[in-house]
Amino acid sequence: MKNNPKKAAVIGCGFVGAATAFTLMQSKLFSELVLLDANHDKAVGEAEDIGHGIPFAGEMDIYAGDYDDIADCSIIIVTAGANQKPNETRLDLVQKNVAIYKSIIPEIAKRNYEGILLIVSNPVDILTYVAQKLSGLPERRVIGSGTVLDTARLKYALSQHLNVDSRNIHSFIIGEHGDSEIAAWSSTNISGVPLDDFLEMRGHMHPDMDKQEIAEKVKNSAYDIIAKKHATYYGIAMSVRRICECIVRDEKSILPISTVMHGDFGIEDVCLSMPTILSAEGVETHIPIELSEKEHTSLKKSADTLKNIIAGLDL
Ligand code: 6V0
Repeated sequence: MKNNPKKAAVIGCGFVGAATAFTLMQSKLFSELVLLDANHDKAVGEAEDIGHGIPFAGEMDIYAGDYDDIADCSIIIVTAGANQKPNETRLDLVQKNVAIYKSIIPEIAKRNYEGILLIVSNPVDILTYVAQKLSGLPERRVIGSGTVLDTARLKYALSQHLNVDSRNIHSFIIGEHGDSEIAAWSSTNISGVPLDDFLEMRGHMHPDMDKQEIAEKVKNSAYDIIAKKHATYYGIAMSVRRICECIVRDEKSILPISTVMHGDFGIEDVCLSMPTILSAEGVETHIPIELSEKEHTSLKKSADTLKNIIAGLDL
């Protein structure tokens, strides 16, 4: 079905879906936003509540709908599924959420969907792979939010440590959105100045220790927040907004989204995050950023972790 470039949908209206819808309402990227949830009342309630903000943000239509209502969207965002409980890893969610995806993705595919499928539920890399297989959509049109959020967390932590605007920091978390993620330090720079030089300039004389502490803090962010407030949603909502912005405006920005890999960095047939050019058509190409040998080895290990889980799935 021909898609409407100003229409999007959010499937799953829990913490993440509702925060995403609220953020998208304020973004003015879409003129129509459809909310879906297995608990229809929840979708109706969120649409009404968020709709009451429209007079302050600008006109759009936001309503709770069904699968027939979303077949002509340009982006469908899937946040449905169980979230992590304290001490659970993202990978612990796999069986529950693959089962949920088996009830959602075929409903989209059978309506000849022509837009982009943006996967957010965890484990996001596994579910992006599963969504591509279950939908049969072209790989370039099935993407996961991947490490866009982790990269934002990294930039935020670095900006605080260096006392510099996070928008001037060029750095990526790559690999799994999860415990095996990697901070790509060797390509990190602040407006062209290598990170180690900038650290020294700001009076930090132990770069390796700083980097290790910051990478650990970023990796453990979700665990820390979940221990305190049982879910994370604002950061991911802004990450989804940024991804949508890039697609709607055909920006061709470079974002660390999760996509199917085909040989780049020696990684095959698994979804994980690498810096990728994203356009209105979806994935354009991966960017071959420079990695140290250690980073490359960690990336391959991250891919192996994900591949082992995929191998155990019944798809
Ligand atoms: P939540 O608040 O429990 O919401 C989940 C929602 O999904 C509920 O409203 C359910 O009713 C709904 N749902 C369940 N099954 C279906 C179905 N078959 N069809 C439609 N709706 C359904 O969870 P929360 O919103 O906190 O998290 C949602 C997912 O996002 C989890 O898997 C999280 O782990 C994941 N996150 C992903 C992040 C990322 O960076 N990719 C970040 C944060 C959370």
